[in-house]
Amino acid sequence: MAGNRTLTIIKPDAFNSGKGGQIIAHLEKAGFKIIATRVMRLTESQASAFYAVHRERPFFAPLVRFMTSGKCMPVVLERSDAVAALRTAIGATDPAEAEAGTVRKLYAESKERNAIHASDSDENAERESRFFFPESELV
Ligand code: 3AN
Repeated sequence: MAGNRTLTIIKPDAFNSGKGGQIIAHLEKAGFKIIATRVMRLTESQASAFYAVHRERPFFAPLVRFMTSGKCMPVVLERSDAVAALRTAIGATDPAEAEAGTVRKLYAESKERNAIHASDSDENAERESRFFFPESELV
């Protein structure tokens, strides 16, 4: 993916409260282009697999419960320096610590229900994009 793509997920809290479109618009204004997207409800097994790296953490079970509580919207985004630019645009994991004007500061309720996911490396961006989308949709 050569560093110009990343994956975001509009999480169930934001999607269900009708903020998906505003968040996408925010990201487009920040220079991201939408490459692929879908609306879906994750199964428990999909959410557990997606967050497998956090399996031993105390917040894992509530995180899987939350991520399967309603529909979400995975989106592959393209921009120069995509991973870092998206992490900057979404802000800190806890909205209380997020910079003004970031997606989490504007739209997230709490550290647990924090509106949006963003890949944290090029390697994970590629793995996470393939988790949701077939190769044919990533061209
Ligand atoms: P980020 O989403 O900022 O990359 P990660 O990857 O460390 O954060 O965590 C994945 C998700 O797990 C977060 N988006 C958040 O929903 C949840 N999470 C992370 N840390 C905590 C925590 N200390 N307490 C509750 N939930 C957490």
